[in-house]
Amino acid sequence: MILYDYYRSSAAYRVRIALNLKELDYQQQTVSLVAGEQRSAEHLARNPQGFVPALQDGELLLTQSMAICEYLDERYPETRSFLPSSIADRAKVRAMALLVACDIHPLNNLRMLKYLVSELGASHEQKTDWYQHWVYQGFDALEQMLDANAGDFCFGDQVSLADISLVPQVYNAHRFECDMSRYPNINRVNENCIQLKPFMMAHPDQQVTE
Ligand SMILES: N[C@@H](CCC(=O)N[C@@H](CS)C(=O)NCC(=O)O)C(=O)O
Repeated sequence: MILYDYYRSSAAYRVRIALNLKELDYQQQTVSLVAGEQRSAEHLARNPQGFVPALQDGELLLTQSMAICEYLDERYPETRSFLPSSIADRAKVRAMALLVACDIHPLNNLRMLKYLVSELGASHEQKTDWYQHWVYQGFDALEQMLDANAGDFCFGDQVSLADISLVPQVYNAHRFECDMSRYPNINRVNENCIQLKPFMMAHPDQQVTE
């Protein structure tokens, strides 16, 4: 398998965690987002959206991190599943995972931040305010959902798709100096996750940077 990856991409970070949890072997090929390689013809042929990640599994080329994580879960069922067995519980896990992936991350990804600065003239402070605002909106709600659902992890005591989605967002919230002291549940779950080897190995500091 080949993961088209960038160390600081939180969407790619999700897929690295999922691959590690599934104990799958994969090669990583860096697509440098700072060098603009995501917009090269070569990468657009892999992902017409010009995003990382993309995952090549044999003949199959996949995009969209959450779709890739669910693909890995279904295609490689031998190891632990990212989703609980009941339909209702799966919906709860997906709700938390998608809160991050659909309602926080797209508002704060690289192209959005670049647009704010280069097209709308936002200052560094305004960009940071924007970033933090959408993290707080999402995390305020997620913190309440964790009151109802969390144990050691987002949903009970089993690692799930919600944790795969959350940990990279917490990493980025720290990068953008969000005040994380308001989120005891999120912090507890994140601490529990990052002590696990599959999460440790997926951390941006453990990746090739260029
Ligand atoms: N919904 C997509 C989002 C992917 C995404 O936003 N990737 C970012 C890095 S985290 C990217 O490649 N950005 C390139 C750019 O903005 O130019 C997914 O989950 O795969």
